[in-house]
Amino acid sequence: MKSHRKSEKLFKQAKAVMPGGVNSPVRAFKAVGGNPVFIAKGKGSKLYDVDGNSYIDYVLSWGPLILGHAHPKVVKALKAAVDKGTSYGAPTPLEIELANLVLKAYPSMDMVRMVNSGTEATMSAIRVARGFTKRDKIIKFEGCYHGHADGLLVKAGSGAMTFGVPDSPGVPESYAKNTITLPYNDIDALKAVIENAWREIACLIIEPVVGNIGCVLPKPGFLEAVRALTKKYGIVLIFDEVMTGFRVSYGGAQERYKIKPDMTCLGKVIGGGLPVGAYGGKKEIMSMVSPEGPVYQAGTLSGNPLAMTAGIETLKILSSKGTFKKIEKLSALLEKGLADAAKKAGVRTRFYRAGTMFCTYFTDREVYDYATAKTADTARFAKFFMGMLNRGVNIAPSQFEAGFMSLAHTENDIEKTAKAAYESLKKS
Ligand code: KE4
Repeated sequence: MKSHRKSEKLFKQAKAVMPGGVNSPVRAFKAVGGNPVFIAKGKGSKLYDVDGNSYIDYVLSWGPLILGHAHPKVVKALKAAVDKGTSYGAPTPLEIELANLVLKAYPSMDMVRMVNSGTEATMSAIRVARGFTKRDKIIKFEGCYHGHADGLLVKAGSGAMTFGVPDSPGVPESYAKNTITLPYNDIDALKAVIENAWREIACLIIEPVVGNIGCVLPKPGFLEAVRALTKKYGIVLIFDEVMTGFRVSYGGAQERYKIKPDMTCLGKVIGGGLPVGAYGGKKEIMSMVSPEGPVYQAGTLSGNPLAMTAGIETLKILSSKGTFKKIEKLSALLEKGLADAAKKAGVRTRFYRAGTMFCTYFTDREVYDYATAKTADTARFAKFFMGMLNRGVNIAPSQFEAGFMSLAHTENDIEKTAKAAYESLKKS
């Protein structure tokens, strides 16, 4: 049994000075119980906590570290960059370099703006879409998370056609009423709302693969219908690829499902572990953005040289021949290992994967939206989570989060993970 004595002591100190002892809620282990482990360092596929325990890591900072922790080339480039200073508040060639790497991978975008988080990316993209269409309402889908901007912390009202209601205290009704929330994968509900209210709808924002209720795939034809309906009624289609970008495939879900959105939001991988978000789209839309256009958006540290450096190095390595394929192969190996472990332990689970992101649900029902994801047995998941953590495997501390693979993981890591899964499942 691993000792977590130092982590427990640190958690007490953390809770005295930071709400919940963390800087992002999911890290506090509320969904699985127990106390979070405090990390001392990461290297390759591993995390090392302050008590000297090591973990094969499938959280990877919630997606960004697709090359693994502290990739030598990324570290080397950052060390050289930091000697030149950390931020200038003025343009640099690095921003052009990362922009070009992103636009090459996402041909649906003519232009891109760098920001500091996925939240900033989606919040800004929606403002631009509203400025471009001069319409106020937005459509999102139940279970999709697009960051914590007020208008996005909204759940469905009593009926799909009625106004959204706040999904958090502090979100004014007046913000929520402009957000329509629909069930994911439900084309009929979407059609009815758009045909009825299209004149007021500025944009539809969607996670093309939903990584925030685990890993939920679009049903065949769903994304095509979303694209056709939004095009027909002049509604800006925003693909929130903050998580799926460079994860579902190098070109994101839009490459895998061959859909051309009007705007795309990115984050996570493009910062290589440093704070970067981005939003972009067709030139006619992006020319609305200040200072070229009237829609205001700004950021002190947007495009800063360190984050750009980490992103450039990450994408250069990730785009090299065969690299993405290798990570995808490791993901498929893990899928097989976990499915075999569940079968051998006699536990009914459902495993979903899109490229290098995935999720094991503790349910025997098909999962295709928020409601079906919620049929999962969260108590069983919590036991499984603890069993894996105690056997040196770090998975997301919530049934409703995705897992991620990296280039640094080995077949030996995956064998150990499958063994730990079998033992944890047998005991859960
Ligand atoms: P950030 O503001 O956390 O950089 O990005 C928000 C965001 C936007 N869009 C999608 C599809 C996202 O998945 C996210 C953030 N993802 C969560 C994981 N569920 C980040 C982890 C956390 O909140 O601590």
